[in-house]
This record gives sequence, C-alpha cells and structure tokens, in this order.
Amino acid sequence: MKPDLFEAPDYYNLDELLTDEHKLIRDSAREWVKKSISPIIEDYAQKAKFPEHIINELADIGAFGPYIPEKYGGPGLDHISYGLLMQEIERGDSGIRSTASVQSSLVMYPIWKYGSEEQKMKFLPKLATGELMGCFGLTEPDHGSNPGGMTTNFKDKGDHFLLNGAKLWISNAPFADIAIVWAKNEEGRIHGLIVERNMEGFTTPETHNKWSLRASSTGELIFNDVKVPKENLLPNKSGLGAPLGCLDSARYGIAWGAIGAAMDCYDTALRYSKERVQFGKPIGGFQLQQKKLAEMITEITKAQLLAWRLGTLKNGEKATSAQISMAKRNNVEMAMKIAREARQILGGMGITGDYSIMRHMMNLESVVTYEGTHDIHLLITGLDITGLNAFK
Ligand code: TGC
Ligand code: FAD
Repeated sequence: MKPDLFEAPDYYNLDELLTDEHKLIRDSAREWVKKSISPIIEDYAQKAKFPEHIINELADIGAFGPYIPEKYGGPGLDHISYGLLMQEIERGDSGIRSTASVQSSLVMYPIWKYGSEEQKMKFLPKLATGELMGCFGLTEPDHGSNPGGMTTNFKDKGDHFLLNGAKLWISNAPFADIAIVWAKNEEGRIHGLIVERNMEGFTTPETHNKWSLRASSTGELIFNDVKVPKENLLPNKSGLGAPLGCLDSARYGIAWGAIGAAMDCYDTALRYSKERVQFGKPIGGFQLQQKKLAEMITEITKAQLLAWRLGTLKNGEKATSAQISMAKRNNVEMAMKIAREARQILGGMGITGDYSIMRHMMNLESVVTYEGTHDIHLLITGLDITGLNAFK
C-alpha cells in the first residue's frame, strides 16, 4: 500500500467546535492509525485476518469504553471524543473500528448500564485495557432485523441457568473471552447473560468467505446446554429495549466512523486527481471530476455537522434513538457513495490494494447492513415522524 499521506478535510472549520481535549484525542488516534494501521491493514485484509497484536494499542488510545467512568477503568470521556475516536479508527479500516465499537458499546456499555456492581468491578477494568475482549450476540440465523423473535433460551436449574441456541454474524466471536448473549427465559422475556469462553458446551466457529470487513474476525456463538452461573445474568434491565439500548450507542459510533472512511476516500481521490495527467492536464482540472469532488466534500461536511450536533445532544442525554438512526443511515450511505465515486476517479488503480478505497467500499457493505440495515433505519424514521409502525 502507498504511504499514508492523509490530510483531514474540514471545510466548515469544525475544529473550532472542538475543545483542546477533543483535538488531542483525535490527533493522537490519527497518528496511531498512520503509524500502526495504514502500513499493515491491506495485508491483513487480503489474508482475512484480524491483527490481534493491535489490541493493547487500541486500549492505549482510549478506544475501549471511552465514556466509561474512571472508577471502572475507563477514560471517562464525552461522546464527541468517542465519536472522534471512531472516525479516526474507521479512517484506517471499518473492521478495526468494529472491534472497538463492539468492545465499547456492546460489551462494556451493557455491563456498565445493566450490570451489578460486582460485574462492573470484575469485568470493566480488564475490558478497558484489552486484557479481556468481548463480543455481543443478538442476531440469530432466523432473526436478524427482527431480534425480538429470537429462540436462544435459558432455563432456571436452581443453582445455575442452562443456555441453548445459536447466534450468527458475531464480530470478535472467534477470539472473545466473554460474550454478552441475549436470550429468552421460560416466560419469553429477553435477558443479557455474560457467557465466558471456558464454559462447557460453548463454541465460537469462525465465519469464512467474507468479501467485506475482512480484517475483522466474525463467527457464530453456539450454546449446547451451557451452564451459566446465576451471578452472570445482567440484573438491571430486561426486554428487547436492553439490547436495543446498546445498539443506540454503537450506531452513534458508526455515524462518526463512516465519516472517517469517506474522508479517506475523498482525500485519496483529491490527491490523485491533482497528480494524474490525461489529455495533457491533471484530471482534477476536468469539470466532471470536479463535480464528483465538490459533491463529496459537500456531503462530508453535512455528515460532520450531523454527527457533531448528535454528539452534543448525546452529551446532554437528549439524543433520541430515531435521531441516532437517521445519522447512522445517512452517514453510511454518504460514505458508500463517496467510496464508489472516489474509486472511479482512480480509474484502474482504484481497484488495487495500493489504495484504500476499494477496501473501504467493500467494508461499507457490512456497515450498511449491521447495527440495523439501511431500510430498517428508514422505517424507524418513518415511525417516528408518522406515528405509524411499519414493522407490525
Ligand atoms: P419494538 O416493539 O419497537 O421495541 C421493543 C422495546 O424496545 C424499545 N426500543 C428501544 N430501546 C432502546 N433503544 C432503541 N433504539 C429502541 N428501539 C426500541 C421499545 O421502546 C420497546 O420497549 P418496551 O419497554 O415497550 O418493551 O421492537 P420491534 O420488535 O418492533 O423491533 C423494532 C426494530 C425493528 C426497530 C428493532 O428490532 C431493530 O432495531 N432491528 C434491527 C436489529 C439490529 O440492529 N441488529 C443489530 C445486531 S448487533 C450488530 O449488528 C453488531 S455489528 C458490530 C460491529 O460494529 O461490528
Ligand atoms: P435480514 O433481517 O434477513 O434482512 C434482509 C433484507 O430484508 C434487508 O435488506 C432488510 O433491510 C430487509 N428487511 C427486513 N425486515 C424488513 C421490513 N420489516 N421491511 C422492509 N425490509 C425489511 N449481529 C450481532 O448480534 N452481533 C455482531 O457482532 C454482529 N456483527 C456483524 C458483523 C458483520 C460483518 C455482519 C455482516 C453482520 C453482523 N451482525 C451482528 C448481524 C447484523 O446485525 C445483521 O446482519 C443485520 O441486523 C441484518 O440481519 P440479516 O442479515 O438477518 O438480514
């Protein structure tokens, strides 16, 4: 892959809206991506391997549970900081951002929000340092967009629960030490359970043959009469709203992350358009290429404003689930369109691994599907503005 010459676009001087602390966190993550991700990511993606050696470094830049309070080992940052971290990491690769999102929003968040004090003290500090890695099992083979139909279940056996079922498409599953698993009790009520790697009857086969998110490790979670100690049930929230609450936090991170992927594609295409000469002049001098680039920077700027405003709402605990859905949906689609257009500006070179664009383009096919598909988020907005539920 070519040297990483990334320069972040900031057309509306949005840096002025950030505090010194935000900029420090953002800039150190940006430097880390240049130093530790850009030189290796193409190779790992080609080999379809997750670079496990970066886990400690992700912890060092504060990417695991950025908003978790210091009492539990987190850095206690605000939501703009969390967003900026996701943006910078996804500028490197969506799969690496996935690992950070899952650890933060889908593993640490439910333990922090729904766990007992003992569970928080036992797991959160080790998750913050990467000593423990986690995954989140909601999706099942027959229940993706409709997780409320899940069939994974647990029965009360007196001194423990007995867990049976299967989860599919689980990021980090093949190497995770713990899994936050959503399952129904005998009354059909959804609860979260902390399932640990060494529990008998629990296996995590890896999912192969992905053309997208190749540097992220994806797998299944299979539960065959797994004995889960009762103290591993998350006691403070149940029902579908519990996992969906975690998704709000992860979707928020994706709304920022997608901007990172888009910025990288735009920056690469802009630089290439000024260097590549055809018909005696740089291709960036042709109106058709300028139209593409001008529309890209316009869409990136709009997405940045949306994410920043959502971050301020989130900091004030005022962001609604529907507002988060809108930002996830808009910003991922924006990034997909920019990746496709940027790829064309590079002509044939755009399909090679010498540049990051094709990898971003393929990754975004997962990002538009997971954490609620593009269509599901549209229906969430539709429900919010009409009051009419298209799901039922
Ligand atoms: P519905 O009847 O609407 O709601 C059930 C209960 O949940 C509450 N609720 C929420 N709570 C918090 N946050 C949200 N976003 C919420 N949305 C709904 C709701 O108020 C209700 O509470 P209560 O107390 O009345 O019971 O549920 P529904 O069955 O009609 O489904 C609604 C729908 C379709 C929007 C929802 O199921 C959905 O979002 N589906 C998409 C599934 C999804 O996003 N899966 C993601 C899996 S995890 C993943 O992809 C990780 S990728 C990781 C990576 O980054 O690598
Ligand atoms: P389906 O739900 O079968 O949807 C298929 C199509 O039908 C979609 O286009 C959808 O929009 C459309 N559709 C569905 N319902 C409706 C409707 N009511 N109206 C209109 N259209 C509809 N899950 C986890 O739990 N944990 C993870 O860590 C995780 N990581 C993932 C990593 C990757 C790489 C991928 C690809 C997925 C991951 N997922 C994870 C699963 C992801 O959340 C699901 O793929 C997603 O929710 C969609 O479910 P599905 O694939 O079963 O598609």
